[in-house]
Amino acid sequence: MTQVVFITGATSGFGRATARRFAEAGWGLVLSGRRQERLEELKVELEAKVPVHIATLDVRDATAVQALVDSLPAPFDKIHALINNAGLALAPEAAQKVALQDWHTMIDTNITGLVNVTHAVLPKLLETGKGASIINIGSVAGEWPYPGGHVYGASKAFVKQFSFNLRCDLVSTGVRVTDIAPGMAETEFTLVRTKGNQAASDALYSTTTPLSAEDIAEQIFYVATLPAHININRLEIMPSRQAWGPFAVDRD
Ligand code: NDP
Ligand code: 8X3
Repeated sequence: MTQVVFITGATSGFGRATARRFAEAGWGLVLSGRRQERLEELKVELEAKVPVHIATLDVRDATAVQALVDSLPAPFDKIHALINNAGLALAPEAAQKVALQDWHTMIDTNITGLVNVTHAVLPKLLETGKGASIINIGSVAGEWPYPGGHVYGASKAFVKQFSFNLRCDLVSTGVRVTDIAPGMAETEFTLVRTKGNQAASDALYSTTTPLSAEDIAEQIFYVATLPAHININRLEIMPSRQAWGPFAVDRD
């Protein structure tokens, strides 16, 4: 094992596929998420290939995030890449119909959670220095408005600008920062967004060709393993069968 990657939201979708992709290349894994059973399954699957450390973690809990990072045993305490992937969308309906709690949950997870993890892991990445990476999972929704995007899109706009601003501060440290902004990808994302509506999730993906979790994992791996003198600032990726929509116009 040469390097360690720390992945949030490794229990599903992009995070789980990314764990598998880095394991293929021999990286040690620190895998976190709230669902302990999923983490245990992934550890069983991958530990024959590479060292795996799992930790049940809610990224919204800053104290727990710091405690996890402080308690990492060797060799997991030398981190080469942080994949800030944990996140979610809720409430696809119009802003005026959304419960305030859903907005708070997105802000607490996608913004506060990402900041909590970045702050706790950054000292370890600075120790690694040249070639270390922070890869933040933003979204096309952080760049392009759409109906029902409200706080989700705004939270991903935060991820983009936080990534760019981190770049400025870290420019002399060797630590790279990237905002990866996927478009439509089939994971548990829509199941979560619709609070468990499997039919709605299936309907969204079944009549087109969405990105897969593996597509995004490949891009994350590519960014993290580029030569140390290259920083991809932002990578926006859509399926070929997705593009931008028209402006919203109110008509009589
Ligand atoms: P999934 O729902 O499949 O995975 C989301 C992951 O985030 C899960 O592992 C979940 O783990 C974790 N997570 C959610 N809340 C928390 C929390 N409070 N603490 C810790 N972990 C948490 O969706 P995706 O893989 O699609 O989503 C991954 C990221 O990609 C998200 O940030 C999402 O916004 C973004 N994205 C997704 C797109 C898509 O179309 N699928 C497109 C663009 C961006 P657990 O529930 O076990 O905690
Ligand atoms: C999620 C992708 O296309 O639903 O970040 O906004 S999309």
